[in-house]
Amino acid sequence: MIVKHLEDVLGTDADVDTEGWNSRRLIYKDAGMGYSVNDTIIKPGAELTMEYRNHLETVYCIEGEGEITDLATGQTHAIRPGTIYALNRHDRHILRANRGTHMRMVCVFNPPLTGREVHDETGAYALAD
Ligand code: 9YT
Repeated sequence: MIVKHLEDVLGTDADVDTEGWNSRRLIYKDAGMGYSVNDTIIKPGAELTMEYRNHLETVYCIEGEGEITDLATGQTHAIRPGTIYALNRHDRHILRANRGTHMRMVCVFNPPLTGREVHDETGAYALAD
């Protein structure tokens, strides 16, 4: 059994901080679960264009407010605590956190992240192997 607390990850290699987001990688590839789980902060006012060509991702908002735009349809959906979205078609999208509030998201990736990924220029993460 693997038991951790967010505090065990803060400040380690699995705490990945970028300009727009801070992803705390709680469960990743080494755990052998077939998926990874992150506790991610989207920083206030951040606007992130992403397209996970190599991964499926489900995201559950537990704090803050923002929106997501599906770039295939142009449709924008509000996000608030309790909103979940699943990028079941590797959907290219823009994620925005409202100004003045961060969003805190629980992110599940299949296949699992190794723990260190940052986005490439297309908004994707490379496959681990
Ligand atoms: C929600 C989202 O896609 N944020 C970007 C960071 C990524 N999800 C991660 O590695 O936690």
